[in-house]
Amino acid sequence: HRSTRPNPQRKTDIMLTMSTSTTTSTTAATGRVDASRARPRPIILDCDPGHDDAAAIILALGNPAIDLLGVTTVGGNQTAEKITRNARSVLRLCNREDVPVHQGASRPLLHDVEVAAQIHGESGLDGVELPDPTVPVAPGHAVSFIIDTVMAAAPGEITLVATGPLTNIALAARIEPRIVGRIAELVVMGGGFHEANWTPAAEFNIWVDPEAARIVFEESWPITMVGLDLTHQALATAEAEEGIRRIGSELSEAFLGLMAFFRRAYKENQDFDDPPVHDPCTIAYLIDPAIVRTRRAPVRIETHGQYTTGATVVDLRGQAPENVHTQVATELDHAGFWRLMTEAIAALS
Ligand code: PIR
Ligand code: CA
Repeated sequence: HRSTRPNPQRKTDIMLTMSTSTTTSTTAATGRVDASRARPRPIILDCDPGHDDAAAIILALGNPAIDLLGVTTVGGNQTAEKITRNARSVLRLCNREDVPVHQGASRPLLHDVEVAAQIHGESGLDGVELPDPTVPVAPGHAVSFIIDTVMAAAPGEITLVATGPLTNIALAARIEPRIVGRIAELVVMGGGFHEANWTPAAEFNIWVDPEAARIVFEESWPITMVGLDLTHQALATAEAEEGIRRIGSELSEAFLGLMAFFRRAYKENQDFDDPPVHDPCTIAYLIDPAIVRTRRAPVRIETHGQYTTGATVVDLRGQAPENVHTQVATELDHAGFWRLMTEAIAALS
């Protein structure tokens, strides 16, 4: 059962009422779709907030090219209970508690729960006192919400974005296999072809539930893997933060408070001078593909390596095969990314 509360801020509603005058337009010179005038892209964000997941929620809400239909949660950075509360608090902070939050898997398919408390703190979102959510968790499991939303929409309409372990997405694909052929695209923050962070070979989201990742990557849907090779370029530099500080709102200050904690954690644990803000790179790619360069390549998930469990094995030798359904993100326009992030915070302030 989904909420039918009227929602004046839903971008699709707004666009539908405007659709006689505003439709997708292509510029004559380039033939490219003008994203600012196109209908916003409906997405579901499956996440485990998490400092950078919070940034992904903010970017999705604050950019007119994206219509965030719902947030689904998965245990990852912290327990499912904690990160579900965090998702709701972030929506409150953005004055967008009309967006439903559906709680999902509380543990990986086979492995034990493993959280990233040293990076995200005991709450999962340490560094600021977030407001208590005023809207309850939406009824219905995250996996049901994903399936119902994708099956109710037209084929090719819904885009899935996953910024936590892939447990919910794998379960959804198994429970309702027709979603695989029905989504527009699946954008995953996870893995890396050269970079790793949780073990010498594995990125955290894939490491936590490698079997789920294997299920997801072995399905034929179009997947864009936004891995660490890309997200380690999304550094919250002093210059990037300065642009956000100038906004001077409750939201910008909360964002900077979260970044301050993330910065210390990343310095202590991984000796980064500036923290990489992974998850919103998925949203930036959807808003403006020119900000994230990609390359088509097959991806395999290691589930039982001696040292390499959780590795994403990407075949970058020569030309990709014709029928490959995966691509990997390679290069970020850093200034363009932070411009989007700053504009989104300003728009929600
Ligand atoms: C970030 C994460 C986990 C561990 C570290 N060291 C840093 C979380 C982020 O939320 C992101 O989705 C992904 N997992 C990066 O590995
Ligand atoms: Ca995450």
